[in-house]
Amino acid sequence: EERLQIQRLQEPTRVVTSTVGSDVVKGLTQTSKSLPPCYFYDDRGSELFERICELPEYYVTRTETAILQQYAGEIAKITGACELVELGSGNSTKTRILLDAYQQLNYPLHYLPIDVCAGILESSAKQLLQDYPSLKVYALAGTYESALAQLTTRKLSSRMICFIGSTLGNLNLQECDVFLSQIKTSLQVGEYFLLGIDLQKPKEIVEPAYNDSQGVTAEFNLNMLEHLNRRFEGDFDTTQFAHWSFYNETEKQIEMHLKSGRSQTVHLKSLNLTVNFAPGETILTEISRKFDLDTIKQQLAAKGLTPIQTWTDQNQWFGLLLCQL
Ligand code: AVJ
Repeated sequence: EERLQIQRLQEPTRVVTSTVGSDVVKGLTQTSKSLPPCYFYDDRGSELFERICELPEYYVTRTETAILQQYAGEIAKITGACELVELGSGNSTKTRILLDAYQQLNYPLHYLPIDVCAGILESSAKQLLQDYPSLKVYALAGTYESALAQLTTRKLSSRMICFIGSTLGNLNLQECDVFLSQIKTSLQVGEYFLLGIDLQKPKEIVEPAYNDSQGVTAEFNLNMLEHLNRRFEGDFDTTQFAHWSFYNETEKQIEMHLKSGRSQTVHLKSLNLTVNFAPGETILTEISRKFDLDTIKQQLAAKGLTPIQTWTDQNQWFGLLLCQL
């Protein structure tokens, strides 16, 4: 299919040894154990995340979708024709709202989805090609860092990088700073960055979104261990770990952990790694920061990514920011 290209990016490799999985080794050998959230998203994890997006407690996707539906036309008018680069595209459901808006203005549709999960990239790209007869898709399977480094020549004269869904919340302050610098280097002057962020709100609303009554979030969290088992020949016993997440009101972030039910030893054979767990010891699998609009706008502006328009919902639960370099 000529309208579809999928490229799988390799993790950077050193001369002698591969660094694949070095982030896992690093996280599991620290005093406070952690794992990078990108390991949530194998095929099963991407599917579970889609189910999370439909949960009654998970207000995030629903709220952002409503904002996009209301303002996508305005966004397209401001940016004019441009390539849509999307970080963490998943099933691209929300992106369709943007594609519809550009299509309505008769702009050529060029879409560059980037996701760590090659499976979901492929299935959603094929679906998109069927639904948008003039669309061209250049998909990149890899981490944001490797993919952003890969984005060079433009097929259209202008580009917009979309980072919606509040995935920015997975990055701590320092990682966020590095990430925004990478965004800046991937854009030319005048180009756009569309950012969706979950805003600060009472604990009573945030916490249930990450502790749903059907246990889908728990399954999503535990699937990370299954993923590591498959990928690195591991022997995590998922019945011996429990989902644990809470809203840290001081840090304004959800912290999601996997808690060891007993003293146990886990091996990841292909990483040549043995890990001991004490009873009750946890692995931090994700932070999900909740943002203050003025603070993030200042951070963006300080990076040269000038916020030119902000949209929110009636409750001010979610923010969509259009920035320009
Ligand atoms: C995709 C990172 C935005 O933090 O809300 C959902 C992931 N984790 N439920 C989020 C997630 C648990 C989600 N992001």
